[in-house]
Amino acid sequence: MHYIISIGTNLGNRKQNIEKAIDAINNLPYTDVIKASSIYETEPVDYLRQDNFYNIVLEVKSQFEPNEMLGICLGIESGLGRIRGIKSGPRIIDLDLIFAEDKKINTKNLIVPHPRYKERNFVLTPLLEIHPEGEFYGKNFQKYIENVQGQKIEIVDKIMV
Ligand code: PH2
Ligand code: MG
Ligand code: MG
Repeated sequence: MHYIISIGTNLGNRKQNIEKAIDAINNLPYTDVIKASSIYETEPVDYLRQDNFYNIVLEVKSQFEPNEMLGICLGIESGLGRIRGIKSGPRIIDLDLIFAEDKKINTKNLIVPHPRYKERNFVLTPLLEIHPEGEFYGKNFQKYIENVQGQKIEIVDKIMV
């Protein structure tokens, strides 16, 4: 299964947090990061009174099923020291499943495609970098970008995968 995973962090050493999360994904069995966007610095959305984020978007190939992948992402967050506070507030690391190929999932714990990705430049712009054709498994996402142009985002770093 090919996944799109969005990672965000705005506490501690943001680049290192992203690198550790990518290492943790690559260390899973039968799982590889096959594409990584640049690292972007982004203005907070939803909850505004917090520091800027570093965000990245990955394409990950894995034999794990979506509900397993969700558990794995939550485990990586805990392993990196995430403590859950205010909703949408500051976090060491957040790993969100945006797409699982063209699957539609709507369960208590997991909604895929991610319910808010269309409103988030910090997902859409990095995703367009790694999928310049503007779609993923037939799903056009590029059309949403014009609505989020107000959200500031800039490339600050690159990562080797
Ligand atoms: N994550 C949120 C809320 N707001 N803003 C930015 N810029 N980047 C994020 O990753 C982010 C956010 C909730 O997950
Ligand atoms: Mg999130
Ligand atoms: Mg999350």
